[in-house]
Amino acid sequence: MRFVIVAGTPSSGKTSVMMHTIRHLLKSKLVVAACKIDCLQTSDDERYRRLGIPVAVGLSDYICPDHFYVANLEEVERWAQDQKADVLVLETAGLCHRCAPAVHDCLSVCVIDNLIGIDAPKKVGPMLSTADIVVITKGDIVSQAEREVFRYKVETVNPQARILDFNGLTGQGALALKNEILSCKELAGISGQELKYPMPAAICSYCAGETIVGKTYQMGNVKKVDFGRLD
Ligand SMILES: Nc1nc2c(ncn2[C@@H]2O[C@H](COP(=O)(O)OP(=O)(O)OP(=O)(O)O)[C@@H](O)[C@H]2O)c(=O)[nH]1
Ligand SMILES: [Zn+2]
Ligand SMILES: [Zn+2]
Repeated sequence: MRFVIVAGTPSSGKTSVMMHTIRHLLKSKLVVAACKIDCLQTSDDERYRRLGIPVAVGLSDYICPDHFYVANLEEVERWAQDQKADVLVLETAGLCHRCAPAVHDCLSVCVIDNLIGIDAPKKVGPMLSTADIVVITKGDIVSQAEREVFRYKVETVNPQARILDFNGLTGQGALALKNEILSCKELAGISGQELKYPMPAAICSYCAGETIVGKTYQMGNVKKVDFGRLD
């Protein structure tokens, strides 16, 4: 099975991009299963279901969605195997700019849009810098000059990635992404595979449900801002 991990900033076009791409994979008679990991709510499953493919949803609720995602990779894989999937598309919540969902030997796709701002590629961090493929959407709404500068900024953050321009409305770019998916090698199994980038440390009193602000309520892994010496 090929494991495709799709991350990206909110509303960048992840589902639109993957819907168009999955249509091409289905035309090649491949069985595709899609799973969406989100925090509290998603309607992406309804959109994927319109393709007539098996769809699963995982909602992390009170747990960090990135940690929840890693903790459930084996379960998602097993579910996709039960569906006899050739390709598993796993769309993450993509909310935290400190985490990257990329796993070695899986194809990691980061979807980012031209509207997010010229300095955004730097801020998106490891989610972008560890991706195998960066899909840039919404080029139809900006000028040629803006597209070029944005692409350059993306290349600066991740010089190794293949960069694909994609129109999430028309599906232009989907064939190229389909070919990238087909040319990545099949994964023997997700167990034992390694994340490309470690998740942040947490375990503080707020992780355990504390809601009151103040030093006396803080325990565990607490990091403080260094404001320098106040004279
Ligand atoms: N103009 C334009 N709109 C786009 C493009 N790609 C996606 N959109 C629109 O952007 C909006 C968000 O697209 P989605 O596919 O839902 O994005 P997403 O990243 O899956 O969103 P979440 O999973 O909710 O974070 C939708 O209204 C899409 O129609 C594009 O290339 N150009
Ligand atoms: Zn989505
Ligand atoms: Zn995170």
